[in-house]
Amino acid sequence: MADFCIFCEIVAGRQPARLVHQDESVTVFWDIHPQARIHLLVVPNQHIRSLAEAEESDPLLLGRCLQVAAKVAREHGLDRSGYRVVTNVGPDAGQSVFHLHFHVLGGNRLRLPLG
Ligand code: IU
Repeated sequence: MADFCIFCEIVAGRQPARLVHQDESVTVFWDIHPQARIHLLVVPNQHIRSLAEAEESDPLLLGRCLQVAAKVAREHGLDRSGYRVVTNVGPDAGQSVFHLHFHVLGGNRLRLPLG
């Protein structure tokens, strides 16, 4: 049996989440520990551990994730004042859920530097 993945469970509707978008390839929901006034997670429905493992897989899917990130950002009014899209890869970046996701953060002034 495949390892348990919380984001696969959310995509499948077996774990609750505040969904804001779902289509045949991508799901978006609110982060449970928001780091900004608006903090959404854009997740491919297919299980991919991180961006590092996506490079060989489906470039259309990665493009679709970013397209949906821009769409949900716009729908939450973030295109007016700006927002950030981030993906963490591996331990140095603090990746804690090993199912590829893009954080969409905005709604307030975001801090820098990222590193
Ligand atoms: P990271 O880039 O892997 O560190 O981000 C994982 C995010 O997933 C983090 O911001 C968590 O708050 C968020 N999250 C969630 O929204 N729902 C969950 O059930 C779990 C983590 I576990």
